[in-house]
Amino acid sequence: MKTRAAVAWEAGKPLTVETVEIEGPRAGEVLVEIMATGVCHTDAYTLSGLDSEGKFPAILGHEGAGIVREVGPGVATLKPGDHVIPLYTPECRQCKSCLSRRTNLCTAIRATQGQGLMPDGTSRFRCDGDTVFHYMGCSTFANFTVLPEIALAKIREDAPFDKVCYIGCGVTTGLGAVIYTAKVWPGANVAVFGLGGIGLNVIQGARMVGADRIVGIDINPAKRAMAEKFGMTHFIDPNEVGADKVVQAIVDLTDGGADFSFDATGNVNVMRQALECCHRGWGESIVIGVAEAGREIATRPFQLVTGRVWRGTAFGGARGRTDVPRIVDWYMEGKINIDDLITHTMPLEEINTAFDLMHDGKSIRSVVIY
Ligand code: NAD
Ligand code: AHE
Ligand code: ZN
Repeated sequence: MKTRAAVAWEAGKPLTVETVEIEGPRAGEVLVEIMATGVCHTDAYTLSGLDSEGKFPAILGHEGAGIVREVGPGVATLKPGDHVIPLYTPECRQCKSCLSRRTNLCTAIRATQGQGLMPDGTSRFRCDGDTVFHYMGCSTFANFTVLPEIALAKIREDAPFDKVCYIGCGVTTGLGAVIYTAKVWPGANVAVFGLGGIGLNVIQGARMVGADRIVGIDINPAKRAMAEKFGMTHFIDPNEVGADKVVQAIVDLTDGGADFSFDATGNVNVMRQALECCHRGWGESIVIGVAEAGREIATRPFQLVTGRVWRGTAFGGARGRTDVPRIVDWYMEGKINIDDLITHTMPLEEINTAFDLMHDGKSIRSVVIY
């Protein structure tokens, strides 16, 4: 069959909307009609050409929601009509990682996913005779896409696609970093670097678990008002206080250092500040941001010798098929706010505007509605 899709033909160029051929689902696979998709900074990162796994041409997008239209042989847990959220971190419940209960990083299909291919090593997309690669196993910038059964979370049918698509990455990553990865405790002091689509969900999570001080740091002061609405208690603009004074400013605000800090910028210099603003003896810094190929993080080992902990998180540590339906419930029960973070919506034909708004610091999340 054919589908409309925004194709990234090469790094650094705008996407173009094309009619793409899509092959039906093979064994263990599912055809999904994507109803809405968010645009995450990671899509922009890969489009920039700085992702070491970036492949072109590709159909980007990994923050979607949609409806199952067809299932391939052997698919047992999904049927046509089911509402689903694609998972770039699948949950097979059988691999060493899933069975360990120590990580959400299922390894069942990671190798082919990183090559832009389905688990059998082939692509389901073609355009003008060329193979078009999948992206993060999701390719939600296509109206129809194919995913493995283990990479789909079944969700309730009354949840609005144009809101819960954001749970496919940003909401779960931010909330999960607080709840599943850091396990922030009530009364903790928290510092959040980068008040974008991820960082604001870290703030929302910190408020949910009863954090005391929630310090937000961003070079764009326009992000301040939204962050305060979501629970930020103090704001630091590095351009105002001086980048070299940010760590001390946080230490002063948090009685000796943050119990937990989060990088949601992807900037390795900021990651260092995030570690070094943590409390001596126990403060934990969680790296969420994705840094460009070749970048490295650095600090004095003394920072770790004296008890600070450096950790990272992917998809907020969430086990997709188990945790995503619960987060959808939180939204439907009014426990989390997604609506205010979706600042812009547009049709697929205007998807490049979503990238412009992000780069100009004018949006929190843009959602494409098919
Ligand atoms: P975004 O563009 O919406 O937000 C980034 C924010 O960081 C912006 O508000 C920007 O002003 C701010 N910022 C940039 N440089 C800064 C600096 N030097 N100091 C302070 N603030 C700074 O992006 P997003 O969608 O929120 O994504 C944030 C990061 O998280 C990206 O690197 C993205 O790739 C990554 N990410 C990781 C995961 C994961 O699973 N680990 C999931 C989603 C996104
Ligand atoms: N291909 C990238 C990896 C980027 C990365 O770390 N991705 C996160 C999700 S970002 C979502 O917006 C992730 O899940 N990482 C774990 C994994 O297995 O990829 C690179 O830099 O090479
Ligand atoms: Zn993302």
